[in-house]
Amino acid sequence: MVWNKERVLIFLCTLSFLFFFSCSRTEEPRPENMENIILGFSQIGAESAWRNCNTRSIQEAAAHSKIQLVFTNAEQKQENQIKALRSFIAYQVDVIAFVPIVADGWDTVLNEAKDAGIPVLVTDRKINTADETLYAGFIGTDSIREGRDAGLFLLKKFADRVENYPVTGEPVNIVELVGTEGSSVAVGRGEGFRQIIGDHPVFRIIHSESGDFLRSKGYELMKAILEKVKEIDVIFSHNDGMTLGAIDAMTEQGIRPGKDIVIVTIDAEQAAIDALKEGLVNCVIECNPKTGEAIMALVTRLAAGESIPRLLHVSEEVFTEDDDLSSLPPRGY
Ligand code: GYE
Repeated sequence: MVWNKERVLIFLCTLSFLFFFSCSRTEEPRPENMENIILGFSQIGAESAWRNCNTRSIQEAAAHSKIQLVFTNAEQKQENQIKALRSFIAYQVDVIAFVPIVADGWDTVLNEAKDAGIPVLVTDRKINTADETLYAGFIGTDSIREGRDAGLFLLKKFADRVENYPVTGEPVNIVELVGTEGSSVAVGRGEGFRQIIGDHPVFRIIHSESGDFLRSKGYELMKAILEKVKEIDVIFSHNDGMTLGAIDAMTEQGIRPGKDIVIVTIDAEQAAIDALKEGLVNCVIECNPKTGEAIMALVTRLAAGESIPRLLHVSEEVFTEDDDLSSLPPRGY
């Protein structure tokens, strides 16, 4: 190999990059000054407007808190998240935080973080583990409550049909667009919804299928369902992205969303609030993505060796077709 100037330069850059990332931080003491905190954050991807707002919130809050953020995007793959957590451990970050794309399969890598003495904050979605010592705490959405709120809206919306069902026998047929299979939010939203409608035989979930929180899959699912299923009264969608895709499919078929079919959706991104104002959806349940500042406050406490609350649910509202939304500020996502 001929060593010319740029080959030498590339070689030296590669060497310094490998040296920087391979050397552990064992020789450096834990940060005395909180400005030297290094946070390793594993985000799941960019599947929805909600997720992108969540990412912005985390990145802006880290910059504002002067926390050094090592941020990775797993592109919707758990194995990429596990690799990212292992790289954070190898680099000996001060704190690890992550959004677990699915609830299972984290014990091994979290045991490695525990052995390395690195505290872990779980955010947005929850994990299933028998060993509660594997993470310091959780901050994020209460998905069971969101599902319950969706059911409670339908109880009011169809109060007459509920009351007259023993005589008329006329059901409320529901299609459920489910989020990412195995994610705590999809499980929780479905569970909470069934806790409310399960006591009323008038409500029938006639089709339930995962659209993976994606607008494109919401469109494809709804297009296919409309060809097979005729008597649909309600769409319960686990996120606005899938809802917007479903609305496109309904409109193509000449179906009036929000009128011919009642729509309940979760996230409360701007496009969903606009659809609510236009009468295209009937109920929007807020799921708050702007958790960055709260996350950084918890990270700072963990870096200082303090304990944090085990469970923090963010405050969220429910917006319906009966509300005056004229003074609602822009959603920012
Ligand atoms: O509802 C959806 C995103 O985990 C609460 O993930 C989050 C969900 C949110 O893709 O839009």
